[in-house]
Amino acid sequence: MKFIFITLFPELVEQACGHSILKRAADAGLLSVTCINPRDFTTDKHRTVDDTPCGGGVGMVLKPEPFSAAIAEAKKISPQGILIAFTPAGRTLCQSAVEKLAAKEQDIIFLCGHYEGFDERILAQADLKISIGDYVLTGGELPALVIMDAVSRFIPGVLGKAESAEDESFTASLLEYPQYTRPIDFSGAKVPDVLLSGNHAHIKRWRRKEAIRATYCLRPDLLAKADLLEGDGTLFLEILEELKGNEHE
Ligand code: 4G4
Repeated sequence: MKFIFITLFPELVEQACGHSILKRAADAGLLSVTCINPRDFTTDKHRTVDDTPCGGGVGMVLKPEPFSAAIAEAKKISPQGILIAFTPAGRTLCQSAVEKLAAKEQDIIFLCGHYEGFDERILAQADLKISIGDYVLTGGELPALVIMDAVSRFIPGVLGKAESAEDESFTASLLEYPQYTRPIDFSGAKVPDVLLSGNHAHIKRWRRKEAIRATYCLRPDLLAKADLLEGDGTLFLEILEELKGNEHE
């Protein structure tokens, strides 16, 4: 998969992709990262990419010409790539949207804005407008990197077998169960006995129950969407009894 970033700060993007799993995936040819800098498409002496807003007001607006030229350059590299713009006014990203992008798209072109944002005529060229959450950032690079990271996990070969989707589909839409490693006793805080029992059926049941407990306690909104299995009802009743018991302590 090709990821093309239209960005005024290519060093930021290149730095962020140069580590760990994403770097390994790029080195293996499973994905590529290309940056296109709209500043390289300016024609004036000062290489101007922004201007004051028409109608007045504070701040600056990104000029359409350099961004339009950068988009054209990106489409030369990937004619079929989907053009995604990041703006706080976009649709909020979720895991199912990430999975859809990974399954459907060949390449992704990210349009990263700054200052007070894009000229509306550039925004109109985007196939998708996405927000990564209800907060304002100084630029679209971090949201673009968030999507690239989330999508890359679904490219075959990027994650090792051990890390990959199998266990995750089992716990779809539930939070993760707690994990432990050695030492068994860490300053008095012990690993739960069941994980040391060697009884795989018990361990599997405990993990499922703790995933349901974490979701119920921390993100009850996710439970409505969760793929619940036969036996989960019993686990859930046990959790409710235990939580009731704790109330009296
Ligand atoms: C476009 C328009 C995305 C891009 C305005 C981008 C938050 C998100 C930007 C701006 C962003 C998000 C400068 C406000 C860049 N901030 N929630 N900033 N601003 O996904």
